Amino acid sequence: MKTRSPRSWRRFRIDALRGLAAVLVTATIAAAQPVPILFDTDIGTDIDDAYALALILKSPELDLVGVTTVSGDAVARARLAAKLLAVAGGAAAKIPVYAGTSTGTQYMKQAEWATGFTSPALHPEGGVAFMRQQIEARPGQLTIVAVGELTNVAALLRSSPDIAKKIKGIALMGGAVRRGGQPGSAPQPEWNIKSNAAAAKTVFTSGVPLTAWAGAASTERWTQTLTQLRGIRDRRIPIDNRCDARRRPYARSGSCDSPVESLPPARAPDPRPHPRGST
Ligand SMILES: [Ca+2]
Repeated sequence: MKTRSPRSWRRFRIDALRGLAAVLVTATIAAAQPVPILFDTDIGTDIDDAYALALILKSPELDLVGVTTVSGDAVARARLAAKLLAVAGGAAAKIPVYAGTSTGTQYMKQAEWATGFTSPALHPEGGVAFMRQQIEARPGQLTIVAVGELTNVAALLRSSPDIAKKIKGIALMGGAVRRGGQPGSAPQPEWNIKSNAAAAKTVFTSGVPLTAWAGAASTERWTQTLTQLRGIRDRRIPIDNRCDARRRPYARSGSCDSPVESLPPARAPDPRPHPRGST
């Protein structure tokens, strides 16, 4: 998988959060009980998926039954997600994380943070089978929140002729309908869709309700201010500060003019030194 262009780093985006926000609104309106979700993610490339995971954990409207990873080195992504959940602690540390479909090697700076991490909740393979097992156990109840390419979701849909009707909905971040990634630009192939267009077609023609849609027209319009970033940091919540720590490699890349460049070091409560390059 190729690396995104430096231009795409110019702003700190929250693509995954946008898709998740729609799920939260729906969940809040529609249900008194937490909405069970599966989180399918390419966490480890951009930072937005890490924040989406943190937001899920802080959202009593949602019941995260598991995390699956996709794209590039899905095992490294799973390790990263599992460590973030471990840092969150409590019940989060026991949430199962399964690596799904890998699609090739890709250097991921963030992955260094989780090098060597192990956990009983971390599974280096079986992501698609896990998704199917969870859906079969709760027919009609599970919503898949997909914030990466749709390879895992498509494999799930293709794995069984009747699985689609057992999925409550798919909330995804992807696509560009009204505009592209830059203001005034024309619609253009968006990363999560173009990375596996065939998989996207499978999802969009599956008949599963798409309960949220967050394309480039919405996700590219939101950037974090320095005040907002400091607000996150000053919460002094371990997982939030870990996200902050993992975000800073972008600032050092020299291609990012996001406010994150101005942030002082995170005040993570864990006194252990961070792995080189992740703080
Ligand atoms: Ca993503």
